[in-house]
Amino acid sequence: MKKYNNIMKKCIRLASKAIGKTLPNPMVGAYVLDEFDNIVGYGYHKCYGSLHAEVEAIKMAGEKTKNGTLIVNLEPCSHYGKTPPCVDLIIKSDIKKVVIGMVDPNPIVRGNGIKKLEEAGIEVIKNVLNEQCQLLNATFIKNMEEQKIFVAIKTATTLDGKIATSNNSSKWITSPKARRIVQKIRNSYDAILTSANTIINDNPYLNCRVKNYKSPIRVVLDSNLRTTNDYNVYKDDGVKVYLFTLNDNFKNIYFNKNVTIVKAPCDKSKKHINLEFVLNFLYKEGIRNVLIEAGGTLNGAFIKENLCDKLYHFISPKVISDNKAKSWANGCDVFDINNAKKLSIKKTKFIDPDLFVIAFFEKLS
Ligand code: AOF
Ligand code: ZN
Repeated sequence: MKKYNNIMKKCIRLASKAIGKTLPNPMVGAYVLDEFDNIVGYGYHKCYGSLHAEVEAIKMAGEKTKNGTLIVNLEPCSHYGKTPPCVDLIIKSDIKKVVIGMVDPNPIVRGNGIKKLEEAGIEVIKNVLNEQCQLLNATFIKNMEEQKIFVAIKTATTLDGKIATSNNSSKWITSPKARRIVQKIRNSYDAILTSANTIINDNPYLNCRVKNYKSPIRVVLDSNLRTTNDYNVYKDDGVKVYLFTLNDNFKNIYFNKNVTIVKAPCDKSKKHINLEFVLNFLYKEGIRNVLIEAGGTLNGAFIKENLCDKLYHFISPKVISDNKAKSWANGCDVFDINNAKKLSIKKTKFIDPDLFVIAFFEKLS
């Protein structure tokens, strides 16, 4: 229903104020309108463990909820969790209409909230701005539906798709403005993953340098243990680091106490780390999403195995035009264009002078 599109947009904007703070729970924003459709309350889920958005909005509206409307990007919960069910509070508040962006993929809710509201005689309008609501909580949806970690790649290339020249010159492809956005993106991920190659070539810190932003856990894939403790990623800044390797020799090598070394199994080629093992391991450790910031080999390996969900792609108006220059993804082994890995672009933004593209990998069914 178009009537509620604008207010649902406001819910999404409000919910995303808590980006990076709610996992493993969703980002939720809610508005309450009185019986004359005036905004009388709003609220959002501020961080993991805090009040649900609906409770915040209803509290602010007070008595004015009577015959009012609640707009929320996620189906209200019907279960006793850290807080009592939001649907009970909605019913008690004499709200007459609830407008929802998407069904809650959490198996303990999934449709039960809507059912309880309808049974109480409340009109429920579903799927308003459904796609935007799903994009907002893409990590939560994948976690709930598949019990798997959400995987994104961040890359910055020239117009001809290169991330570095043949001798690894890459600082900087994009503008400082684009690079500041990367800091914000990192803040919305539990972990950042990279390869030994990237560490040896660029020695990145992979931290978040914006005030009030958390620094994600760092994950390094280093099959042959070529990196050493003195690289910046291993710095003991209080952030956990997971180092996955195939090499048994790790017990004899010193790493700071924040570094956990995990002996990983090989993939089918017997040469590389099994990527699914890494992802499942991280999920079991409570990590809900991971951002890959690596070179073409690792990016390509994740894409080839269909393990990626999202792509953040910065494109700078430069051309290297050298066939030994480094590409952002290699080794996908696609020889027929019909077998190309497909994505759908959900957002483009001109960040003068660069272009920023957000795309989602198509799910294979
Ligand atoms: C939230 N915030 O605003 C809403 C949620 O861990 P609990 O007890 O807080 O319950 C979390 C579940 O509640 C979550 O998985 C989702 O299904 C539902 N709705 N959660 O954290 C909110 N509305
Ligand atoms: Zn709730």
